[in-house]
Amino acid sequence: MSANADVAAVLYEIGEILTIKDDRFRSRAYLLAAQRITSLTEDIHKVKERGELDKIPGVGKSISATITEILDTGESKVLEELRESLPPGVRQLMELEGIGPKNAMRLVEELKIGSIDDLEKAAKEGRLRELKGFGEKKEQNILQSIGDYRNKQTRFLLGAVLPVVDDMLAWIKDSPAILKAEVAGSYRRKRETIGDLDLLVASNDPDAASQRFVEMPPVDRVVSHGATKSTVFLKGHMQVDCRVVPPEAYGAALQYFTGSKEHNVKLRGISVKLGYKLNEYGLFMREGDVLVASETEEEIYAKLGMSWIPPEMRENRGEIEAAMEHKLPKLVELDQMKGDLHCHSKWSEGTMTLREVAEKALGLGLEYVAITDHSKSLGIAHGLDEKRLSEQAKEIEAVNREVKGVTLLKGIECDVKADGSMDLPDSSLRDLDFVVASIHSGFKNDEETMTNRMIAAMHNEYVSTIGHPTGRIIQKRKPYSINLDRVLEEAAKQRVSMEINAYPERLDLDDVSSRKAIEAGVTVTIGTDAHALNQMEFLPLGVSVARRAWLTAKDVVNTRSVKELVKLRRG
Ligand code: DGT
Ligand code: CA
Ligand code: CA
Ligand code: ZN
Repeated sequence: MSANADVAAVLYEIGEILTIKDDRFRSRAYLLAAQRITSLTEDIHKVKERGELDKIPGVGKSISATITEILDTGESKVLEELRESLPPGVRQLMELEGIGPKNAMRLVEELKIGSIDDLEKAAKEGRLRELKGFGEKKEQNILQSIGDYRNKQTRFLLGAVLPVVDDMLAWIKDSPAILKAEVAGSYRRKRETIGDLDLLVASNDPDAASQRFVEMPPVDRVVSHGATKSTVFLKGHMQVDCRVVPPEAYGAALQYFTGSKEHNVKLRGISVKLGYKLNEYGLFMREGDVLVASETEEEIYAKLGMSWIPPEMRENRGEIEAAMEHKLPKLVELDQMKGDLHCHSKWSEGTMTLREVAEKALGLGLEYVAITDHSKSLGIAHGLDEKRLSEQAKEIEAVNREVKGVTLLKGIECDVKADGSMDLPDSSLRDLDFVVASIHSGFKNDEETMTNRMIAAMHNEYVSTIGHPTGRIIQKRKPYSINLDRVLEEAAKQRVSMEINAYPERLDLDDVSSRKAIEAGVTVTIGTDAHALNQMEFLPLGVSVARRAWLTAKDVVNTRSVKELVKLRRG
């Protein structure tokens, strides 16, 4: 979300709470200011830098101070205090997407609902309809919001978990008692969200190994502590389960705790048919309980007549059948990625210069990065018009001359307008190496409208790929309605790629849709959508999605060299 939208949301909420409190005058002022800032086309940070916040119509001294505070600290004391002054039930209901202070107050006062649990019960029983303005549809939406809220409470984005795991493993492995350590579960399968972490440790001294685990610096609370099984909560509420096993049983435990449950159930069924028994201790002959394999996963899969299956594929989506025929695809790997195909810079809403991008790319071992700043209709993001785009091209050429070993490609993240046309004329797009076409508006349109809009965009011969094709934000915004089958069919005809946007909240296309894309004959591009230098490190997340989608190197455009890439241009 842009800073403007963040600020407007805070002001709006202050205004709404003031309405409840019957402070009409101040409430009107805040709601009006929120409206003004929503329709402001300039980035509010820039207005603040010029010291002109109070020149925005409707923004006086005190609101301008509130805005400064929000921009500087990300919070507002006024809002905190106002929220505190509300009854607890109201505050809790307001945690739900789509429930503002006014409705929360009505639910509490008129229906005597005191908590999210109460609200869920009332919605299920169809009792919310008694309230004016609430119908069946709204009840359904509320139930959905409650589901999302609960989900958000308990699952973490993969991108947020990666650094936690790196630190944890570094700590754990730095103990002589610990011979091997890995995180299994959904983390190893690289699901887009993670419920809890399942740490697996090989050790001949389980007491010392478990002690090392519960003493990790980020541990907030030890739930249970035993020699072979312990559970802790980290600061930030993530749960970590730890199992300690002897090294000779490590493979069996790793296989078992990696899951998924569906994959394991299927595998156990096959074991039984073959006269075996499979559990977390090993693969055994049913007769006489003789151990057949346990030290490595490879041996276990081999004894079952299968190739070893990469963890990202273990979802019982056909991988077991493919492994029995030794026909698993050779999944794309991170070190095959030659470039990043979606990156912003200071020219639009990024925070880094082009030179910094080039140097960071060198550090990451990339051959190229497509500079894809926003186009002009995204005023808030300071999108590029024709003139600034050609100025940027000159700077790209200069950086390419100065920084050796990496190429910045001239690109754009071109907005797709409501009618499906491009935000920039062909005369501008023609000069670029790489065009990402993205939809950033009209998310509530129906499927037919959105699908036609995207298909129209693909008919522009300069479009290379469709950016974040479904628009979903994990746990925050559902995908817009789109007929993906129709889109993919057309993409194959037009030879347009689909993006896997590697930004942690997006991962869009997701694994299932990316696999559909390849099956429809469409290639995939991976882009970090970085807005800051360290976000260029998101590339592995995109590769994880690709691997979960069974993609091979040839399915992913980023495995091509610069020369091959430029040849893929259609226009
Ligand atoms: P999560 O934590 O919700 O993101 O998902 P997972 O897959 O990490 O699930 P989790 O932490 O409950 O369990 C880790 C793995 O352990 C799971 O993928 C498979 C295995 N597992 C756990 N409980 C069972 C079970 O009751 N039966 C079987 N077959 N496997 C289990
Ligand atoms: Ca887990
Ligand atoms: Ca677990
Ligand atoms: Zn975008």
